[in-house]
Amino acid sequence: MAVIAGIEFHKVKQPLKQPFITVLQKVEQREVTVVIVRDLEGREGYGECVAFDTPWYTEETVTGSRFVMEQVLAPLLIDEQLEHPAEAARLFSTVKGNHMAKAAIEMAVWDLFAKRQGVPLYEFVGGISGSIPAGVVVAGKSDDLSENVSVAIGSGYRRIKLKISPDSDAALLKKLVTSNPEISFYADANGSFSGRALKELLAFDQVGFALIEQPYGEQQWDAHRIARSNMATPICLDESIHSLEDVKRMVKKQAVDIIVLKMGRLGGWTETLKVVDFCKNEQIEMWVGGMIEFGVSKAHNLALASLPEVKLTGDFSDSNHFWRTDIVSPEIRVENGEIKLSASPGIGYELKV
Ligand code: OSB
Ligand code: MG
Repeated sequence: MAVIAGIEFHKVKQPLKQPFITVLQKVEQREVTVVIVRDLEGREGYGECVAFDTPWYTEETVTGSRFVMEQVLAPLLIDEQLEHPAEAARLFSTVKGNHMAKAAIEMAVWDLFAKRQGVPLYEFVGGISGSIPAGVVVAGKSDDLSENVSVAIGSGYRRIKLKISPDSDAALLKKLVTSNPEISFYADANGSFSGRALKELLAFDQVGFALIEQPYGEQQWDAHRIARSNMATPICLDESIHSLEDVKRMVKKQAVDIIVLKMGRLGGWTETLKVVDFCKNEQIEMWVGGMIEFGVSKAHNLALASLPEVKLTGDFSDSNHFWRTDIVSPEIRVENGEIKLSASPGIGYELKV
């Protein structure tokens, strides 16, 4: 039993080392809100709100989510006695949407509970100790693509996600993929094939991608089903999945082989663990997606990826990949293509904000 005695919010803002360019947005700097919850004994739990400056990935924004967290969600939680962190999600259930805002506070509560028990968060959620395979996203123009892929391979990454769109050069991508047979390449289209003929997507079926992520729009279940039934490459969904209900619908529509878990998009640990359970029973494969985030969110993601049900390699890059200095200590390091889970209680990293 824990009483949530205090909740604090901190703004973190940093330029990216290099712009992250996708069809949706060019991200050059990143602002997030770090959440600290405190119990009566003064222990702290940490969360990170991964909403972007503008609503290009989901509807939420940095400013809007900060308002919802401070003015709407925090008052629902403050001074409450919780038996289990999932009760935070229940307290928030009267508030519509705002999944990233909810997830950030709920994450902090899960971290706090793990610390109260003196166990690492990965253990608290049922994960397995050891190392998490690293994965990186190469986003950008085709001219520097093969150079950026070589750099990633040189840094030890064995899974590389490439951003694609109908304008990508399938022949060039195929050359890149076939000349690096030891690397698992994912493709992420971020919905850019929306409104295009199936033929345009089929051109990428021969590339050799381990999966194609979100070719069509969030709501385009039928387009995804048709793609799936016509392609050898597994179809994976990211933006489409906001809840367990979405996953159920998607399975019923036979629109998917694989899903990307993102706690911000799903509303936190509680909903995400339900999705994991459901996908395990339905034999849907899973991996953990990145949000150009700092170390607090990444540490939660590492705990999620430690679950035995989460089998595919996620977006797990080194603290150094996006940031000159991360907000956690020690920084998160990729060594020999893996990130070692911290054995310290909770998320296992100190906060430097
Ligand atoms: O579509 O997976 C996406 C980053 C921000 C928003 C959406 C996406 C991404 C990424 C992951 O591709 C980048 C990362 O943090 O490694
Ligand atoms: Mg994606």
